[in-house]
Amino acid sequence: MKNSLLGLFVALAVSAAPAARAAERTINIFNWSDYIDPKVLEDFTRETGVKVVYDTYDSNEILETRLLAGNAGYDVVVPSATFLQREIKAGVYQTLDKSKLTNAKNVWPEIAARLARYDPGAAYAVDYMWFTTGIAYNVKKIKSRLRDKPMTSWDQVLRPDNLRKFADCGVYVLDSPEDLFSIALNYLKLDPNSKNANDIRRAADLLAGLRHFVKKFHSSEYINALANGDICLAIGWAGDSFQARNRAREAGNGVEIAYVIPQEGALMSLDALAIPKDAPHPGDAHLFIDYLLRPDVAARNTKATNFANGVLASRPLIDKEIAENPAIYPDEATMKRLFTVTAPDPALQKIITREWTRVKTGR
Ligand code: N2P
Repeated sequence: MKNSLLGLFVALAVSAAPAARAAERTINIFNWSDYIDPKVLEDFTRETGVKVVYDTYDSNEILETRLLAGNAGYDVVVPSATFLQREIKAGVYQTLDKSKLTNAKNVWPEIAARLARYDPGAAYAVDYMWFTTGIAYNVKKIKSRLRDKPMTSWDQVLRPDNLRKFADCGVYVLDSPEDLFSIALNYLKLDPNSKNANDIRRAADLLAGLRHFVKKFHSSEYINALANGDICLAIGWAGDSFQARNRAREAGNGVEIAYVIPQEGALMSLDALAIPKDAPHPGDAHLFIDYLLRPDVAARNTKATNFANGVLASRPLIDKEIAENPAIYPDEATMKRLFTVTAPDPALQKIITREWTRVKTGR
């Protein structure tokens, strides 16, 4: 009797154990804000049983500080390619187990090839989204201030005399030295990827001249600020700018937002999915990345964020309004105007950080 009771307990314990473990499966995701369809996270949990603890950031610098401090507890993070490149060198990521990424067959070869310049052999990351940095603006407010001239050139925002015209209706600029220095260098007809300290100082001089007309340097608040009419101009990312346009439309508040890739060209960036070396749940991290590479899931994330994704097979599933918008999915002519950058070495990074502080504070 005793033995059979014990046997029953053991049998119960054994059969309950997998269920209990399954209920506890969790992954910790650290991603950019406004960068996923929240329903995708719910569906992932429903389909896999893995709960998602989700936290957001709005700058590579924040992510990098956490990663370098170690033991941040993240399973999947989303660095931009340049940061990925130097973080791989710093040893913060683990190589991906491709056998667990069955949906990797869906990636966009051209985008994967671009990312491989930062991650040779595509060992550590796959592309999530890719995009440009351009000018988002309130159509009515800009029209009156430009006296009906169209917004087409960086000249209209990077010259203090021009930016001055928009100061009264509110200007935000990304708090991202990589974006702003490459844009300024390109505008000055220097190499946007210059690794020369003097070039960086010249770009900083240009940008510092704009500070008085900038209400805020910030990399996520501009979405709502544009949508509700608090600001009229932002140097921002494509998808975020179209999210602002859509939020204004949904609010029916009469605010019309447009986004332009100026004629002089714009920075094109890639954001990648990667797994930190110390990720507590690497198996489920792969499961999550593989889920994001599913064409229908990638299409939903693009629909929600207005960012182009790295999954070619998702394109036929994306509404024409997005898939055929050359400011989101640049056509060949637009592509020619885009430039890309690589990571600076630590010595130049120090100069960039110092010069960026000077741009923002004047000191
Ligand atoms: C999402 C911004 C992602 C683009 N709001 C910058 N990496």
